[in-house]
Amino acid sequence: MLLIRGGLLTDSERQYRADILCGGGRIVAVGPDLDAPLACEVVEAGGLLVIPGGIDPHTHMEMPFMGEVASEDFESGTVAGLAGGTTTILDFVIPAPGGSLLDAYRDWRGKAEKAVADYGFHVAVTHWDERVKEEMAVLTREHGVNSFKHFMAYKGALMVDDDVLLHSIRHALDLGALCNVHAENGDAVAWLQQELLAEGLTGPESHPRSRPAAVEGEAAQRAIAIAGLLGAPIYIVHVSTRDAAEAIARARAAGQRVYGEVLAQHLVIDDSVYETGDWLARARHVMSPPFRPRAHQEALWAGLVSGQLHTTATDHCCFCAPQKEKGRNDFTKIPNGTPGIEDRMSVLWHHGVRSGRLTPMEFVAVTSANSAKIFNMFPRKGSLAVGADADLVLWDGEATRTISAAASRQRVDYNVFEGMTVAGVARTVISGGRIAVHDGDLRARRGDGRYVARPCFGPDFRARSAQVRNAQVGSALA
Ligand code: DUC
Ligand code: ZN
Ligand code: ZN
Ligand code: ZN
Repeated sequence: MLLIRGGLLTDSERQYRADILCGGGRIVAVGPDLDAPLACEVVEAGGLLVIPGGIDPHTHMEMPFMGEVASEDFESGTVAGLAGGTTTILDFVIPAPGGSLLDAYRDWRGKAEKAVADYGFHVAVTHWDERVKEEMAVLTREHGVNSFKHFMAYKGALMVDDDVLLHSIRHALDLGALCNVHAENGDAVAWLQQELLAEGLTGPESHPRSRPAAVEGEAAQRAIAIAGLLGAPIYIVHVSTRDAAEAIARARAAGQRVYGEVLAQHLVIDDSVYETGDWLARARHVMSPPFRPRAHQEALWAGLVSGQLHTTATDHCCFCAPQKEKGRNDFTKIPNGTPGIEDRMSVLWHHGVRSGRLTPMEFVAVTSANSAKIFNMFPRKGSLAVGADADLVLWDGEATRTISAAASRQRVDYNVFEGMTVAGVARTVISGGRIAVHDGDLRARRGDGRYVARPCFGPDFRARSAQVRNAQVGSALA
């Protein structure tokens, strides 16, 4: 057993002083002055916050993408997550073109066996046929998958059209599963890419020009409209623009259930990265959606503060220099992605809490509890309640560190936050009731992570959504 003594417990609702006793991987008691059972390890948390472990709802460990495989695997990636206070990830299962969702799911389960921290999966739907339909049902019924992903970009590869979106969102609703979309108009991106290349504009600075804010705004709007027609909730991953944030806020104000996710990277880095440094420095920032003009950042922060945007993630997707080099003569061939899993919590604490934008409770909401609720892991994850998984972080909100690739556990040769000094350090990280990291020392081992099966939502999820649809169809006919 493990007793955490004297911390300031901070969940998404409140802060209070209490001890936490962990046993059998769970929280077994919470209260003042708990007695330590015999042979119980005691961790003194005086002066520290005790928060639920972070949840990164959007990662791509060892993802085959754009002819490369992301350099971070499930072992190194979950170690990096733990070091930064993230104890659970949701990674994306990507089926082969036209292939089986179940085969891809099994493949990902195999790759993730070496994970050091807990993980669950969203499964991507990249085409539509009877087998996909049946496999979505099997995944929800038998394998604890309650969310499906759709790429509206990456034409000729992962992209789905509106017909696939309609079928998949409708079917997911029947199953009680939540759909996610990567919202960028893939036809527009492909067209703009060809225009830029035809003008001889082949460098990484063309990447953001091929994916302007309107490309994201249009797709977000369209996905929301389609979900609205079907009476289905929808989750928009990596919202990076004011355009998409406003589309979400408008739909929510009209009674539609729409969720928005923001990446730590987009919150603090702007598009000046495409104009500075050498080719490689700029290529390293090629991710989609791209970094944006600064004005968009304030809209993202405002969305988190107002509750119109809900979760923070990283889209952690790592490619080292030789992989980025594949696009040396053509920016459309630079593998898209940036790292972030180790630094998300610190970046959110420093730029969120320390800057006065977020309260500590709001910090817990956007780094952990909201993801747990939206993806149906709450209160097992994202909470400090008795019975919850003992995934806890002893968080030092005063200590600072300077982010660098050299000092990082991420398996990638750069860090987009390089040189940034941030307050907020995970002192001790407890995963499944065991000390996983203490003062930078890794104690968790390969294979300690467990698969988190996430049940589907019950019939009320559908009933509620149907009311929204009826209201909207009613107003359309009026
Ligand atoms: N965007 C990225 O930058 N990388 C992985 C996939 C994605 O949508
Ligand atoms: Zn994406
Ligand atoms: Zn992604
Ligand atoms: Zn110590």
